[in-house]
Formats: sequence, C-alpha cells, structure tokens
Amino acid sequence: MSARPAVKVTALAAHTPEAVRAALAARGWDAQPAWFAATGMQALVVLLEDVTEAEREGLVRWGAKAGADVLTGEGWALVGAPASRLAPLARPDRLPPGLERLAPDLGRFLAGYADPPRRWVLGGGGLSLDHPVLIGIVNVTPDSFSDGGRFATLDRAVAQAERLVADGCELLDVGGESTRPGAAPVPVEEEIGRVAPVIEQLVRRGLGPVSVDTRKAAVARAALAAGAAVVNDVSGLAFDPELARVVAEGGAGVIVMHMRGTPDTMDSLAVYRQVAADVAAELGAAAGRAEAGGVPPERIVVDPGFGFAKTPEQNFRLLDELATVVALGYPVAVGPSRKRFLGAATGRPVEDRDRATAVACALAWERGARLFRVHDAALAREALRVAGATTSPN
Ligand code: PMM
Repeated sequence: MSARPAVKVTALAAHTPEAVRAALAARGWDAQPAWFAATGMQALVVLLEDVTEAEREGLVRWGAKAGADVLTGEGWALVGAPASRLAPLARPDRLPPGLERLAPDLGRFLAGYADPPRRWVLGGGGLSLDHPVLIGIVNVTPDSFSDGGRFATLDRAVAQAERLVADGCELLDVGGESTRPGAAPVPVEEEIGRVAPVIEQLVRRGLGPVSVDTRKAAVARAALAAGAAVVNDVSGLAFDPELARVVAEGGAGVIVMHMRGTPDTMDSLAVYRQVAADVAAELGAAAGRAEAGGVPPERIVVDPGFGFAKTPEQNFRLLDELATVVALGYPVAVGPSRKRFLGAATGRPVEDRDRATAVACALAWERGARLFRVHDAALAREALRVAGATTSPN
C-alpha cells in the first residue's frame, strides 16, 4: 500500500483579506460571499482598557470557549481572534452576561472595519475614497518652513495650484499661518487677507475644491464665504471653540488633526504610553468635538498629525500602526510631506524629501490612509499609483 503524498500547505498573505478572497474565488466562490468570508476570517487584535475584574474574568472564560487569545492585566485585556469570532461580543443579544459594556465601541469598530467610508462629503460635493486622494499644499505664509514663502503672492499661489491640479491633486489646501515652532502668530485680519483672495481666485478658476488650513473660526468663516469647501484644523478643534459650529453651519467638510498644545509647546508634550493608541483616542475626542458642534460624521476626516508633538521615532511608530487610527471609522488623511522625521531617516534636507514623502504616502495607503497632503504631487502620485494597484476593490 503506497502512502499518499503529504498534504500541500501554502501560507497565504494575511495582512489583508485579499489572499483568502482570491483563494475562495479561484475555487468557484462568488465575489460577494468570498469577500464576506475573507473579512470574517481576518485576524484582529483589540486592546480593551478600563475593564473591571469581573469583565476580565468573563473575557478569559469567553476566550477559552470561543477559541480567542486573551491576555489580561489589571484594568486591560488584549483579545485576538478572527473578526467573525469577535462579532458576537458586539451584539447585545449574543453577548455573554457581564460583558455588556464592550458592545458599543466594539460594534462601532467592527462595523467600520467591514464597511469603511467610501466617500467624503464636502460643501457642494464630495470626494471618492476608492483611490488615493492627493491634497496639494498652497502656502501663503511668508515664513513656511518648506517653500520659504515663495508663493506668498496671489499669482504665485495660483500658478502653484495649477501645477498641483495638473499633477493630480483633487483638493487644494490654502494656509496663511505657519505652524512651525517659533513662528510669529498671525492676527486674524492678516490671515484672512492672505487666504481669502487666493481661495476666491482658485475657486473662480475652477481649481477647487479648496480647503483652508486654519485654527480660527473667523478665518474659516471668511474662507467659506470665499468658496472654500473644507476646513483643515491642525488643532483638532481644540484651539477655537467656535470653529466646529462654523464648519457645521457652512455645510463644509473638516479635517481634524492630532496635536498637543500649540506649535510652541508641542515638542515638550511628545510623551505617550503607546503613541498610536493614545493619538487615536485623542483624535476620537477631536472628531467628537466636530460631531457635538453639528458636523455630520460623513463630513469628517481625521489626521494623525505627523510631526506635531511627536519625536521621529513616534512618527514612524504611528505610521506603522496607522490602522489603529483608521479603526476610528473616519477616512484618514496624512501629511508627512518634507517633515523632519523623514530627514532623520534619510539624512536629506527639507528641499530633498519628496522621494521620502512619496514612500511614506505609499506605506500609509497600505495601512488604510486615503488622503495625502503633499507639496510635490508628481512623485507622491506615482508612489500611490503603485501602492493603489496592490489593493483590490471590494
Ligand atoms: N502639516 C502642516 C500643516 N497643516 N494639516 C494637516 N491636515 N496635516 C498635516 O500634517 C499638516 C497640516 C505643517 O506642514 P506645512 O507647514 O509644510 O504645511
């Protein structure tokens, strides 16, 4: 009797559901059930904090029965399991008794994971997120660290915007106040005087949609009146309590970015227990400020704020663990363009960081970011086309 040959074993790529979907499709499964099963099989790990002793015990018992890995310590639990096995923990009708407090947050995460936002609604339209969306930077600050104020006049700003659009940008971000440490504060009237005429010109020339990079409600109000469709706030709606309401009333989209303190104090505040988890929690609160001010969730984008209150090492951790920010359920924008942490890795000066920026954008796409704020769009677009081509539509 001849022995059968060994069973053939092939390790599938498990960083996305794609390989499982493809394996099922190749064996005759229809597209929809194949994708559904593949996402259900995807391994997830969630960190639960502020859990009670009884909840810890309940989780350990549930894990043993459900075949999930559970590691716990005082006040926390790490739970690792395929998405399909975690799902009952988010269903009030199927939850083991004593674990009811888990359901709302876990449910929100799993719903967002299974059905990520595909569109960002802005004033007067929207942007599809099924491909990388480039946001071109139009700085009208005389002291911006990266283009040295070269576009400080209207004509130059328009020329820069035209090039960014030709290179594939779908949104232009106009900023009139530098956020680098030590930059002189800009009075409201002066900031409006810088950004409003540029926004008006860009919109009139059909180069929009346009966003305004400001922390101030008065500037945002003037920018929206000039035709801006988005407010991009590096303070995550923490600087000016009026800003969320201005966004809501203007029917605009908003980017809430993570930072701590102000540009002058932020470097001393770069202390985190675990940077991605802490940034995600603080960004969740920032998005909550937007919603509390009346901004509908489909108009909100979150941004981890590379370079703001983060050391180079923390920026790289955050880039690697970006999925934690994506799990908040809002579309994610990133702005690594020409920043210091890229210089720390490459040794390149600020004017020679566009290749490093393009690589950072590609890595961020792979981890779930959908919008990319850049100075040079041509290189980033190429990198993102390659990265985008590895991601199958679902
Ligand atoms: N970075 C800067 C300014 N605004 N906005 C968002 N959403 N994300 C960023 O990372 C960000 C930002 C600072 O860079 P710059 O002075 O080159 O524009």
